[in-house]
Amino acid sequence: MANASDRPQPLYIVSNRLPFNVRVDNDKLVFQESAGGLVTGLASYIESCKRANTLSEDHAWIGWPGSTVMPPLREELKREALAKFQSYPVFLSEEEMDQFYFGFCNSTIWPLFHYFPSFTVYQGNLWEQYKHVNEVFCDAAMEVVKPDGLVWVHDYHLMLLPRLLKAKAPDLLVGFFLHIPFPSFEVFRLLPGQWRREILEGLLGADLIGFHTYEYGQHFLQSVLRILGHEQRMGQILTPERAVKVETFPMGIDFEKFSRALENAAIKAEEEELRTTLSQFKVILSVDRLDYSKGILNRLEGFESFLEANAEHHGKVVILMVVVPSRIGVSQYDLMKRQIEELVGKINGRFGKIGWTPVVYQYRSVPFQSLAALYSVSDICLVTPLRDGMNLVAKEYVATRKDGTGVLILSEMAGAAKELAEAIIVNPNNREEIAEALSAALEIPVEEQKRRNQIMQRRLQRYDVMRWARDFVNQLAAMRDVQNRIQAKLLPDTVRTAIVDRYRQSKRRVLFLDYDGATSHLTQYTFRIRLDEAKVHTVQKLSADPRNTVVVLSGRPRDSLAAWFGHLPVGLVAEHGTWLKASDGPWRISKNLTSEWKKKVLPIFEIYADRLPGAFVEEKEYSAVWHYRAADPDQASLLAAEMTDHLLKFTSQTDLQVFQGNKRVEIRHAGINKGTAALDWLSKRGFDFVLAIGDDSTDEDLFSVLPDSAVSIQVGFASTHARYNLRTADEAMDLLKSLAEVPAITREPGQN
Ligand code: ADQ
Repeated sequence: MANASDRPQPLYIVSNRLPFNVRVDNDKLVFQESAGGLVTGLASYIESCKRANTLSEDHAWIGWPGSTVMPPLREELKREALAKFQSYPVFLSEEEMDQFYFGFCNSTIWPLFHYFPSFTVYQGNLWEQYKHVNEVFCDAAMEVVKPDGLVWVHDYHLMLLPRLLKAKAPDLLVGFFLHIPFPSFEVFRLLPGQWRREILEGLLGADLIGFHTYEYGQHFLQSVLRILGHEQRMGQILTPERAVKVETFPMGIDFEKFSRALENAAIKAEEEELRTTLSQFKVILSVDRLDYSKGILNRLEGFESFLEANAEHHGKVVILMVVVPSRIGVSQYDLMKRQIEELVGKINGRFGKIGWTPVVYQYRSVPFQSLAALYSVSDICLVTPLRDGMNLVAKEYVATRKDGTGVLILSEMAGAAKELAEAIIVNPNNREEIAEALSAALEIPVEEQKRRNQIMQRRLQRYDVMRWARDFVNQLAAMRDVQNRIQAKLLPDTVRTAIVDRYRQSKRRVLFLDYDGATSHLTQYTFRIRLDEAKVHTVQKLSADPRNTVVVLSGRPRDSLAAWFGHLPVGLVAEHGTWLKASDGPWRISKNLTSEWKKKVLPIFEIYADRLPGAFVEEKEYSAVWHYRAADPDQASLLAAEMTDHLLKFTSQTDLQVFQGNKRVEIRHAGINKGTAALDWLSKRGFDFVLAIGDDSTDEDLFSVLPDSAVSIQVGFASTHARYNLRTADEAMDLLKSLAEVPAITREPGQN
């Protein structure tokens, strides 16, 4: 397997759009470079890697070229895209693009993830197209990527792609970055069950998932917990296949490009011209793509309130509103454009006079040169999205203010507000707050403006877009070691075969099998757990061989174990080692215990169970368990911690111990565990083959008492004393089946 330090690794970027747009004009391809923050940021990162020789020449972009190109021109486009932009185009028909891009991406995911559920469309055919297009991207990527490369997938258009890629090339390292917010669970759950599960599973195909803010990452982890049931630890999720890291990477800008923009003579000339034209006015700037999430209407309303309340500023302040056309043809966007234009007309009609148009409105994209000039002449930049993953305009404005003057007013709903706390932060839903922020901004002394901007500039300079890309790619590359460590403990096929051979040749074997989890699946309803016939049959076959001593260990009460396994010649360990039973003997208790304490503990358990719907108490002879598998996970973990604290006060003077297990809190006597129980067997007979299979923290006691020659196996990837890991309970059962297929010798009556 490749190692990050061995040689430069190929990096493949997969995004909906390529670093260029192509259109067909009179049967000819016309290329236009795109200049978005992502494209420029990644391009500078790639350049710097090439200079440092840390990136393979094989790197490439994979994405949609910006328009539908029919087959006669496709070969030419492929050649040109590769030669000019190191890119591989993904071809989509108009219908595919319509239902995928305008449909599922921008009529379902975009509104929902920006907290506009009433704009969200739930249509089965759009979902099907989304799945299909993700597969088309996967096929296109698989033609290009090297099996040990790094693939960085971008944004909400391609949330199913990580899993599809991993299914085809398990050794690829796949990273995913979401540029928009990940909404809270209550909003995400509005998606139909199948869709929301597949989206989360699709994302969990990645080794690393990045978000702009910590909050979005937490929202994602919460949805994963509630919908798929995977817990996280320090942002790492262990799925049955591998580890997935969830991390925050706030995207930066190309700081130097903006900060040094005015050194360019053409930009300086444009700025000076603007400055002359606007010399009598204080200038407020508003720049965005046309989108309901950007809060353009609220901004205008806030400006209107400002004019209402501050007659002294009439004739002295203008707002330059630049709106970039976007998603033309989607009804909400067309409607919003009309509403904006009506409101601009209304404000200008109401307040304007000869020589003063309060709102100067432009509906078009502007080149970098003009944008930089606008940032430079504006005294205030007003950024009021209702929701925004990050918002780069705010950062670009601050970076361009080389002399440190200027005031940024920023919505608290933008990811950027987490980093730009020195801005004036507003709630965009409150037009009065916007109006007050504007009048305060006009009064901030220059020294104070500089103080604030310099703090923000230092941050933006340190964590620029190159650093963002480098951090992400480095962390992705580091996931190779994490996955290798996990893989290294996975039971390899060769060792599996050797285990079966050793088993075949041995004469006195003991098999310790944990029941619940390791050899069966835990269910949401613990009381419903049933042993299936096939599993009992395997245990039966193993126990029928007189060379074998089979011991089933469990935390469950002895009557349950007796009901399930009592008819088989197997040893039983109940209540985590409290009760032991040889295959031919009666139950015996491992040491003298009392159960008096239960009178005090059970009422405490009951009080907490009453407070938590879904929790219940299980009373055993010498222990008690508070289960919360079916309860709300967040509330449960809070209450479990509170209850544990409560119990610890009570148990400090006793030999009782409180354990936090897998979705349960258990109280039982100290010094009794599955390890002490196993020693009962191990000390009696000289075994030449010892095998133990377990899955949770209580099995660690078992693993730690085994001789060095023992085969110990943990199901799942939690850290463990066991020598090997298997991914799932089914894999553990498969191994046991292979052992059960080794021909047995017949057990004589009375032999054990
Ligand atoms: P966008 O929604 O496109 O991006 P934003 O972060 O503001 O939003 O980036 C817009 C880019 O377009 C900026 O680089 C800006 O300079 C440029 N731009 C804006 N108005 C322009 C105009 N009138 N003419 C020319 N250029 C203009 C999505 C998410 C954001 C997230 C980015 C990056 O919605 O929240 O910050 O991705 O992850």
